[in-house]
Amino acid sequence: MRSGDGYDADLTEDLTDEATYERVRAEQYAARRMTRRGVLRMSAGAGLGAAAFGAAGTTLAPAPARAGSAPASARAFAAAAAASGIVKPLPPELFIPQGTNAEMRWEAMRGQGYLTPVDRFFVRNHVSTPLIDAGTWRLKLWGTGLHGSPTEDRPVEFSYEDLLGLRAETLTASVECTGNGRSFFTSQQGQTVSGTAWKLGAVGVARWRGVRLSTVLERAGLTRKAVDILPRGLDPDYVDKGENLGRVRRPLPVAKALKDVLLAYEMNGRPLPPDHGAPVRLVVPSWVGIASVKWVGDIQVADEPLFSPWNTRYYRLFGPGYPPEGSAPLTRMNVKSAFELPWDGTLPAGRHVLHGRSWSGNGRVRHTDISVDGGRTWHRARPRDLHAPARGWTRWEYPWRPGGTGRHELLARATDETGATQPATWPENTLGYLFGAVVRHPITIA
Ligand SMILES: Nc1nc2c(c(=O)[nH]1)N[C@H]1C(S)=C(S)[C@@H](COP(=O)(O)O)O[C@H]1N2
Ligand SMILES: [Mo]
Repeated sequence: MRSGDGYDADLTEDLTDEATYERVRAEQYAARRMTRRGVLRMSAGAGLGAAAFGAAGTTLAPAPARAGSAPASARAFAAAAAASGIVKPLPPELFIPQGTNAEMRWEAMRGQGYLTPVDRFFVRNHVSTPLIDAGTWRLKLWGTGLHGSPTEDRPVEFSYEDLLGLRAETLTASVECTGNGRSFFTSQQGQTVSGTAWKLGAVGVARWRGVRLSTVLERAGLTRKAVDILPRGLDPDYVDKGENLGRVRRPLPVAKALKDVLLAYEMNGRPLPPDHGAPVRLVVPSWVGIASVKWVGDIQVADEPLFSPWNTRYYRLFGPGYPPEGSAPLTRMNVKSAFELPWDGTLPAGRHVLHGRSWSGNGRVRHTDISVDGGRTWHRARPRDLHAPARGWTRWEYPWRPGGTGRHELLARATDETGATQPATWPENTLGYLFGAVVRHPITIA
């Protein structure tokens, strides 16, 4: 029977509801009263016994061929790609190198369609891209949240072929790094934060195809007692300042896992490329990018809350205004906007149509307002996607005739379907996550 208006109070404890789940889980966290020391001990232990470099059955991406007699710029670009551990080419007109990561240049979206093409989709690698043979790859599920509590040694297994044989689903969704926009804490607010100094290019929208995680969990024997899952990547161990934290793994509540998470094997109509998680990755719509574990090898399913450094020491808010153990683990992304323009570039005088995109982890963007006078006046941009996918972005455009030559700042401020909007400043957190303020985009009219 449907509950309709007469929503039963008892249902507020229904753990398949995301909001309820998050509250109950927060209580579980509180009950554990974990000290920072406890968290550190736990994460160090998790790294022990893991191979120092590379998981079984994987190889690291080979360095691209030497550039030989190519011009110096091409050599530098090849060297940057080799050093990054990323397989795909990173041409400087599409990417800004960021250590082991590569940020998309927003001007590279100008003239593109709705989706971010793979050749310019940002890459965020804790270590480096592994090359995994889909033929021998297995997804292994184990733990106390499955019937019979299969162990890590004797897990329930799915081959790549097994997954291809299950009902496929497609999902258009963004993947965005939690630290996207981090550099603006410093450049706009004068704050010192640690982590990759992304501008706004650590986001992309793709059409993902694969199997619902719920299908696989149910086939593996999910019990009603299951609380958390822990997907783990097959990329090499992550070492932070000399401390081996083991392979990338981030707990996910079962409620979210059952709701809309995909085990994706295709991206924009092609097999998933190595840098984006081949043969299979998670796509966790609307949530912090770290949840979308790439190169997934195994998933622990537990009847108790799970912890890893990626939901204890990272991906929480720390700093003034937050408890010493940090905020609750981060879940949804926030609302943001970007212009499809070079950063601090030059435009000729005369008429322009400014293009950009806005997106939010809370759902669709309702509207985007533009200011070309430093935030004094705002005008509504014209939306180009009236029926945008709920987990993607909305494109917009705005005609602009600059009043004069010289430096200008362009501002875009989106409001999403929950009414959340982008303020002028954003509260600081030491790891520089979730910068959500309006970004002031410099441009020179020549
Ligand atoms: N196994 C594994 N999964 C991972 C990561 C990683 O380093 N290893 N990085 C995460 C982070 S922080 C982000 S933002 C996204 C980035 O996905 P992309 O590289 O396909 O853009 O992947 C997530 N999944
Ligand atoms: Mo990320």
